[in-house]
Amino acid sequence: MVALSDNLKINSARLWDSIGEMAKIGPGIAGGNNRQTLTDEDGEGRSLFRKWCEEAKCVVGIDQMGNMFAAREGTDPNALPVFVGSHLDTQPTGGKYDGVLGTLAALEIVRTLNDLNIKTRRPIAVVNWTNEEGTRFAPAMLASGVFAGVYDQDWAYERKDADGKLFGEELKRIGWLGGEKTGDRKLHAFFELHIEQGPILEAENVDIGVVTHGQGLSWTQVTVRGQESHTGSTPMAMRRNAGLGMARILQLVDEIALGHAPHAVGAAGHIDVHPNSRNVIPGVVVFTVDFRSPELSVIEDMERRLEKGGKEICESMGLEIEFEKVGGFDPVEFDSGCVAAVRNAAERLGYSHRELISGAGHDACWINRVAPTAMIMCPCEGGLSHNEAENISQEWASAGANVLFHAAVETAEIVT
Ligand code: HGY
Ligand code: MN
Ligand code: MN
Repeated sequence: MVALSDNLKINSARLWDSIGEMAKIGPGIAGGNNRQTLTDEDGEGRSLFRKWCEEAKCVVGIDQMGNMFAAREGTDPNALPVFVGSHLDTQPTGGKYDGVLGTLAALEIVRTLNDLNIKTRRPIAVVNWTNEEGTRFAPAMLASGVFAGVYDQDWAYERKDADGKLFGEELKRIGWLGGEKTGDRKLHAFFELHIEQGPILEAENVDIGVVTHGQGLSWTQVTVRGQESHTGSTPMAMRRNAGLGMARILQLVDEIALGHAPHAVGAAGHIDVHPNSRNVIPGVVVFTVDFRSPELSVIEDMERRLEKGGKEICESMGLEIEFEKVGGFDPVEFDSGCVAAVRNAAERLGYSHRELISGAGHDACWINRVAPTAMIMCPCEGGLSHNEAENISQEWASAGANVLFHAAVETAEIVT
């Protein structure tokens, strides 16, 4: 096996240019992206990605969840491949780099290996996981979850968006329903580069996050029912105001998370008010509480407190309440061998680095269940993400991509 020298680097300008090209598909209204999963824009982004992968002499396979695998052959046809990649779908007011950096940096590895005519013993597969964001179809990381055997595929096909459209139907409609059985592809290891989506690396002026763990996530959909009535003529004492009930529960969510400071977090990002009319007391509100912590016992305690406190609030207000778990995963510890490959790569390349627990969920969190997995993070401006103003520097992107390159190629074993 040939050792990787520290001057082996990706083509920074080409990576940055590809990120810029992808950002033109599904533009947002404030400089970011709105390329939600299984929309026509997602289909367009997939087509561009497939074109690039084929230009890089990869063979592109699609599975029954629309996951895309662009395979570069290795010298040993019996060796399991190293997967590298992330996701191309975005939030409705998403940034240009969340998921895209990791997917296109993975492609850049193949492009660079081709430029340098480097062969690896193991094949390398560049992956685009479907529906990482979970914004249109809950839960997040749906397709990597089916791939890892966490979710049943038929259940996944039944996931509905706000307009009642089904995941399985939309996947077919955009023409990205593949033939491969999801999860049939076996892999030796998986590496994912991602922007931090938090403030630590930038604040500490550190180039690389060596991600050792991913915090756990819990999504509970809460439905509060009261009574629609006139906002003008209904006496205050007669109101059964579901909107007010929700407000008190969201205050409780904040208190619950703060009660587990400094690591736990909690909020509701999805809120539907019915009938959402200016002069009608809300009769029904549906909202999703997002709790996260590196400790499973803390997540379970927060879920319990939400249920107990939510019921007490609604009882005192004559409201009804229902809870439904709609997503989640336990805290994740990544593979020590893969984490070491990331750390060694950062050291060999002379980048400052520090260990990190991922605040956000990633496809790597599920793939870690079926193969040794690790993540690399780069800083992002002000730690801001899931916002169109999300921003990173080309230097940060390139440093992350170089570490991804070294960790993945060392694991794939250079032979020439
Ligand atoms: O929700 C998450 O953490 C991820 O961004 N989908
Ligand atoms: Mn992401
Ligand atoms: Mn995201």
